[in-house]
Formats: sequence, structure tokens, C-alpha cells
Amino acid sequence: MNEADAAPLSETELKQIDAYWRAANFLTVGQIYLLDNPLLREPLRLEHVKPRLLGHWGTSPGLSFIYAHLNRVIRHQKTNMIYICGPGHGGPAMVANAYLEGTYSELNPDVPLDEAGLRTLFRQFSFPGGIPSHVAPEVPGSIHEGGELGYALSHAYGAAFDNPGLVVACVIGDGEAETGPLATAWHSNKFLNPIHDGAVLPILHLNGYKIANPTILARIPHAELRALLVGYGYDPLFVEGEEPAAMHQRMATVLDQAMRKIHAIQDAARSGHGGTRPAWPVIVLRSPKGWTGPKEVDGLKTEGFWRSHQVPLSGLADNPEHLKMLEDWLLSYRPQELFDDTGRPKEELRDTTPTGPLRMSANPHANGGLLRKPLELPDLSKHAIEVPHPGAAKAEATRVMGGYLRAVMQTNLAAQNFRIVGPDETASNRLQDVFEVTERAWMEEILPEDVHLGRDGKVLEILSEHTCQGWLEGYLLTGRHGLFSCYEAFIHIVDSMFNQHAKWLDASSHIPWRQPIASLNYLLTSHVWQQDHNGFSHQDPGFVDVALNKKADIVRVYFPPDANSLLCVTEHVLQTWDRINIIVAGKAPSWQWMSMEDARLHCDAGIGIWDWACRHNRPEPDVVMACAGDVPALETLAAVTILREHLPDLAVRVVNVVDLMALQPEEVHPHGLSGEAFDALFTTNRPVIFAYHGYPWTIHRLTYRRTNHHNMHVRGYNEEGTTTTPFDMTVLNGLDRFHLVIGVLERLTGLGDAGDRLRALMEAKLAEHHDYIRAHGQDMPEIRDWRWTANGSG
Ligand SMILES: Cc1ncc(C[n+]2csc(CCOP(=O)(O)OP(=O)(O)O)c2C)c(N)n1
Ligand SMILES: [Mg+2]
Repeated sequence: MNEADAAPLSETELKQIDAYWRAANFLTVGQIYLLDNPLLREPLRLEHVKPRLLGHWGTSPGLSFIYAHLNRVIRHQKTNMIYICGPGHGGPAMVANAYLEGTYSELNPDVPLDEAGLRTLFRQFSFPGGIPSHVAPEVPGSIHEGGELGYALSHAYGAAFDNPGLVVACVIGDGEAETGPLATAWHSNKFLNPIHDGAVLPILHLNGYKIANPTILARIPHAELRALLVGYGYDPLFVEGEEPAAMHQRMATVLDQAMRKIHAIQDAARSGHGGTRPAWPVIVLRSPKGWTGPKEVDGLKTEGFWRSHQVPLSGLADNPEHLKMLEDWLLSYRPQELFDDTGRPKEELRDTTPTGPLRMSANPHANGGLLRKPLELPDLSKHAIEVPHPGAAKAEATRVMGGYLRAVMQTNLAAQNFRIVGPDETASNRLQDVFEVTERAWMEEILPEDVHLGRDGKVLEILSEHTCQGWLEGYLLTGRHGLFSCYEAFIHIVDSMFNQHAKWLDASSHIPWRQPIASLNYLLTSHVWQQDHNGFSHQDPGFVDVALNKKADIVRVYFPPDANSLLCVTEHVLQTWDRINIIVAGKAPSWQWMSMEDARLHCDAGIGIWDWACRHNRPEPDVVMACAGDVPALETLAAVTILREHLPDLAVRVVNVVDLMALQPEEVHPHGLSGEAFDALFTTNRPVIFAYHGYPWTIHRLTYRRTNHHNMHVRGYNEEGTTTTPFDMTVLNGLDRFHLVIGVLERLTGLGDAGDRLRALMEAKLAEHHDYIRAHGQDMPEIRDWRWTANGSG
């Protein structure tokens, strides 16, 4: 017999699996529509129906069909499996399955497995005070909200990395498959090692439609679709049709086949017969959108068409016929056969689900904090740069960080729970020391001349920031740790993914059973002020501004000004949880300001006066020079030396900010300074010239409630960029030492001739700089050779 005609389900099993599917569909429709009368024990009346009908039916029956069949596999094979639901708008389906598995009631005792529980389950969905319509963190078993489409497959692979016993089933909407992030994530198979990673089983859900259009993959010829998936390196298996009994048999057959292939691949690789990348199976499920729902509504095709995407029947108050159709639809699932007299799902249904943690809704991998072990962190001091006094040494900050990350990687290699991701930039960002202990993962051919590619590499590099972000999120959400290193300008590519992850963390923090996960850590380097090879396109420090829109509890932004402070910040972020930490640091050789001891104290405080850089640091200085960022710190210190030389009596205070959040009021951010502490640093009435790494307005946004805000003059990136010398970049944006000095002079009165002379000198210097770089193609010697000298008469 042809495998396509096989019937692996016995008559009883077929009945049971179909009953389970009907129950899940009934619960889905119930959630979308019903306020009361959950088991339709009385004729359906308008008052039983929600006044606002919200939710998505179209994707749901397919999602539950897949769920029911994965359950069969899990029960038979005791598979450790989680379910990533790409079309996360099918929230009611995923809630229905978690309810049928019993998990929902275990975690939410107010929604028990009886008629009252059903009423609550239905009522709460998309209802004020209830649960959201998507597969939000509230849904047990999910690590993926799916509201913003495109990230299912990268999340799935992230979950599978270093999880050899896990199978990640990943449902991909055919509309979702049109997104850029999803399209590129197919290539994740080139990074998955069948020996030490788990398996991803993509299930492409070809229900044919999006919100109001057909989908590309459902309309291209079958042969093209097959060729596409083969071209991505997969082994496609098709399940196509709509007659439930035949579809159950076909799906069971194909899933068994897929699982056999997965086991064969893993067994071969794990017994030493692996080698190159295998062709992992992918299932293509072609079934009607809104399957089992109303076929036609008001004479228009609905089942098997995009009209079933959200709520196929609406306007029930004005249309008694629709109310009757809803009742018929609900009754078509024969609820009396599915629930007992108390409203509890019948035992036969429970028999089709796995038990305990094997239930996908209860799998600990989908509540990764349960599995999270802290990273073991090596001794930081071994990596410190010797800085006997400020400006005594030069170093590339991120290279020093790379040395520490090498040690972190090595220390945690056995635990297999630390990954570094990045779009092709680990070495460019000077983190290459990690390659002394691990490679870049690569499952394709490796040529003799290739450098640091390996089957077991823990560094993941693909030129897709989306995929990097998705992998790391999936990895963290399943209980592990990691770092994303990226060019500062291009991290914007994942702005929206960042948003979604921040929302996930925020929502999770209100759910008692969700355990904290390791923070998502970004290193943003090759930043706006240090673009040697590149220009304007590579100059954009605005990611921080996107990040600041998120809740204070979630986001931290650090601007370590030198290598030792970068080390301290790195060590800190690797120990935090449920946050998104952004570290901005340069990779160019730069002057070092703090010993490890000083860096620790400074970073612990997050902000502070650099006593060594101040001139006459009286309680009331004449001017405060503040800085955040490595290049702004350098220019500020250079400006201080100019002021010191030309206006020796001027009292100048230097404040450095590492932790940007310290600028916010303490009521707004947990790291925020109190009003008194802020005023003690920035005074209540003296001019503050603030040199900031990013867009100046950010500092205003953070400090507008502070007493001395009206005296703050912020210099930063004003969107003036090009390919030019490093110093010229600061000049173009008014962040350079000469402009900073002019800024001071503009705000101080009574400096007399000395002030006028200095201003003229600064303008002359700017003109000289302008001409010099055009003549010589590099910065003036006094800029290149500048170094900090100790403060003579401080
Ligand atoms: C990135 C993104 N763009 C647009 C939307 C709006 N949207 C919600 S559902 C949907 C159609 C999804 O179609 P498909 O992936 O095929 O899911 P299904 O048919 O299973 O509902 C769209 C465009 C979205 N959620 N995310
Ligand atoms: Mg679709």
C-alpha cells in the first residue's frame, strides 16, 4: 500500500482524535462568541453572546488539528515537544488546547474543568479584565506571542539550539511566510547540529489566505513550492485536503514519517555518521481557512476563504439568522458528546492528551525560567586593563570585553547555555578572542582556508539581524543566556522585534507562574563616532530612543566610557534577568580612564563626578561638564584641559554617566537618582554642558523634570554624517572639544577678555581643523596626539 493511503489511526483512535479536535474547535468558537450558556443547554439567545465579537477564527481549526496530532506523537513516543504558534492571532485555539490538557485550570484555578470554568474561559477571552486575543504570555506552553508575524521559525530554532532532547514544532502561517524575517529564517537549518541541538519541525499552514488576500505560497504551483522548500534544504511532506477523517489519517501518517526522519537524522549523527547538514522534514498542511466553520454567510463564501479570518458571523443583534447559524455551528461539534454533565471534558478526550510535563502546554522549556541556571562568571579582574592613572593606557574596549567573553564562553561550555549571535560582525566588533574557545556554527561545507567555522560553534552569525534576534529570543525564552553584538546603526532593523520582546517581558512579569528569564543583552559597537570605512548610512545612535519608549522596569542603557567600565557592565548584565540591556561601546583604540577598582565603584553608582578631571571642584562650580559615551567623554576631557589652560580660575565639574537611566527621576525608573542626588551632581543653577553619544533630545527627555533642566545644553548627534575623520564627525555635530568650550563660554558671563580671546581661539581652531583635514586627509596632530594630563592646580 502506498504510504499516502496508509491509515495508521484505528477506528477508535480516529474517533478520539476527531472528538478532541471538535472539542478544541467548540472551545474556540465559544471563546470568541459566548458570554453565557457555554454548553448550549438552552437555546442560544442574544444575551448569551458577547456584545463585541473579537478574535480570529480562520487560523484556529488548523492550529488545533495540528495540536491534536502532535499530542498523538507525544503520547506514543514520549516526545519532549513544544509548539510555536506563528499565527498567534489564533489565541483562542491555543487556550482551548491548554484547557483540554488541564494545564490551564492548574495554573488558573478560577477556570476549572467544569461548566462554571467554561463560562469563565469563554467570558474572559478578549474581554476587559480578561486575557488577550493572541498567544500572549498568559497562554501556557507559549514562548511566542505571534501578534507581530514573522518570528516563529527563528524562535523555534533558538529554542532548539543546545537542547538535544527537544523537538520544536513550529506552525508558520502562509501569510507569515511572506515576511522578510520568516523567509530568511528557513536558513536556520544551516546552523543546527543534529548532535547537540534539538530538532525543529516546521509546519507550513497553507490555509490559503491572509486577512483579505490569497497567500503566495498557497497559489504558486505545487512543484514550485516543493522546489522552494527543497531549495532551502528541507524534505517537504504534504498533507492536503478537507475531509476530516481522511485528513486525520493523512496527518498521522505524515507526522509519523516526519518523526521517523528526525530520529533517523539524529541517530545517524549521534552515532558518528552525521557530517554535513541533513535535509530535515517540513510538513505542508493545506487545509481550508476557517475549516468546519460556516460555509457561506449572506451568500458569500466563508469557509475556505479569507472571510473566515476573524469573526465569520457578526451583527448578531440585527440578524437573527446569524444567531441561529452560530448556534448550529456550535452544535455541529456535538458538545453533549464532548463534555459530561458537570461540563468537564470527557475522559476519552483527556486520554488523547499527554500527561504531566509532556503536555505542550506544561512543557518547562516553554517557561524557560524554570530551567534557567545562572551563568558561571569568571574572575573579571584577570581581564582588567592596568590604568595606574587616568589616561595612562590605550585599549580597544570591545577587544578587552572579547577576552572576558572568551572566559565566559569557556567556563560555560560544558553547560551549553551561552551563545553569542551577530550579523557577521563578531570579529569586526573585536570580540574575536571567543574564537579561541569556540567556532562559528556552520553546517555547510567547510573549506581548508575557512577561519573559525565549525559544526559545534557556539557563535551564530548570519547576515540577518532578524534571525539573530529571533534565535537569541528563542534561546533566552527557553532558559539560556546570550549576547547580541551588532553595528549600532543596523540594530534598528530589529526595532520592532525588540518592542515585542519588551512587551513579552512586561506581560510575563504580571503572570505569577512565568519564571524570570535571562536578560537580552545587546552590545552596540562600530558606533556613530567611529566609522572609518563607512559613512552616513552607518551613523545612527537612535536605537536607544526606541528602547526608552518601553517600560522602565525592562530597559537599561549603558555607556561605559572605557574598557574596565565595559567589563563591569558586561559582568553585571550577564547576571540580570527579565531585562533588555543595551551597552554602547566603541571598538577603536581609546584612552583609558579608570582602574578596575574605580570602574567598579563608578559603574555601581551608574553616574558620578570624576574628581580627577574636575577643576576646583567646589560645591558650586562655575560650570558642569557632563558626558555619556566614550567619545563624548574624551571630548569633554579635552575641553576641560583647554579651559584649564586658558581660564585657570574657572571651577569645572566633570560628571560621567554610565547608566543612562540614572538621569530619570527615581519615581520613573528603578535606577533613577533622587532629586537631591541629581541636584548634588548637576547643581540647581549652574550651566551644564552635556556631551551625549546619541540624539541630544534624549537627554532632555530624561531630565526635563529636574530642577536645573533649563540650564542643560546638550550636544550630541545631529544627523550630520559622512565618511570623514573621527574628529570631524564630532565637529560636524558640535560635540567636539572646541564647540564644547564655546558652549561654556556662551553660558558664562563675566569672563572678560580672557573669554573673548578663548572664543576667538576656538573658532580659529575649528577653521584650522577644517582646512587641515581637507589638505591632509587626517586629523590635526594635536587631535591625534592629544592625551590627558593630570590636573595641576585642581
Ligand atoms: C508583521 C505583521 N504584519 C501585519 C499583521 C496583520 N495581520 C494579522 S493576521 C494577518 C494575516 C496572516 O495570515 P496567515 O499568516 O496566513 O495566518 P492565518 O491565515 O493562519 O490567519 C495579518 C496581515 C501582523 N499581525 N503582523
Ligand atoms: Mg493563512
